[in-house]
Amino acid sequence: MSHAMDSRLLDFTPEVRAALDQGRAVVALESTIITHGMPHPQNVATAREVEAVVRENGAVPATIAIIAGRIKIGLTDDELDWLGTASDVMKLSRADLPYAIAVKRHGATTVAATMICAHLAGIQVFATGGIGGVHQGVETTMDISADLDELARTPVAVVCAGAKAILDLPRTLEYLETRGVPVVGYGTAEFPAFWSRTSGLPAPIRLDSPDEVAALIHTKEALGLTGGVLIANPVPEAAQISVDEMKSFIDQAVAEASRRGITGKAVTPFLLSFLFESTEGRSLATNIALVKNNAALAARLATSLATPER
Ligand code: PSU
Ligand code: MN
Repeated sequence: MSHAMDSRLLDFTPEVRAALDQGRAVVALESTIITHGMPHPQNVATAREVEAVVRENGAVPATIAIIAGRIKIGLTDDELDWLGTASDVMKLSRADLPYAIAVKRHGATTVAATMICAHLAGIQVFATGGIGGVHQGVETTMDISADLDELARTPVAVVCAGAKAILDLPRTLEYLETRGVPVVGYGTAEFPAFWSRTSGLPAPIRLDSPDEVAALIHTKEALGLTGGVLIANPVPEAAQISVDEMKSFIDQAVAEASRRGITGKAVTPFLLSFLFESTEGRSLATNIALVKNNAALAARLATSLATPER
């Protein structure tokens, strides 16, 4: 793999370094979900469980974060514990990543920043919960997550459970299509809405096995097309909260965010914690289940990609 970027900015754990050197399957994991997406101690417990699920499915997990300006590809147990309660950790997307590194800050990587770091490290597959997208009220706020543009430019396959239903899902899909991002419904003809398996919106592409997704990725590369692929993997049935049930909670959360004048980077963390309270923890239980489900699929996809093509 060739990179124009500077790999001297990265620190690998020995396990991840060895796996990459040997061409074994590696799955990148983000850290904003730990610092800004879930309360303590569930955040750290989930991060560990997600790493275990990646291993059970045959790949090596690489949780990514910025610590004192160093890009960490894989975290030690101590680093993960520290991240779970640290208060001076920035939420980093493409726009703030160079700043945090230059001034040696701590930062958690969003989907966009994790894709950048994974690509720098030579990791092709990344598992998360839900990507950022076009926010409701975009007509006035112009709030479109940098995750979407990152998917258009950086060649990493992102496994998620769709986009959070707190977003404007039709516009999120339109934007991904405009920017040329293949969006795969995994084992479903419908684009999933994070807490719910359904959204009422068709998935642009349907694929049903890790090998089929790997073939899509190989073909996209063979065509010389830049950018990533989004794999939308519905939350397991037993853990889902239906769209109808979620809707009133989401409407309340969005209204409260606008009443309090919450904008920019603070919006997504605010909505997630509001929903955690208003659903009495159910939204968090669903979030944990879907991240683990995505980690399993990402590990199987990474394994398929690491197997020489026949
Ligand atoms: N998915 C989750 N929890 C999260 C996020 C995603 O289940 O906390 C984070 C991701 O890091 C994603 C970010 O990239 O929210 C999107 O933030 P914004 O909408 O500000 O771009
Ligand atoms: Mn935003």
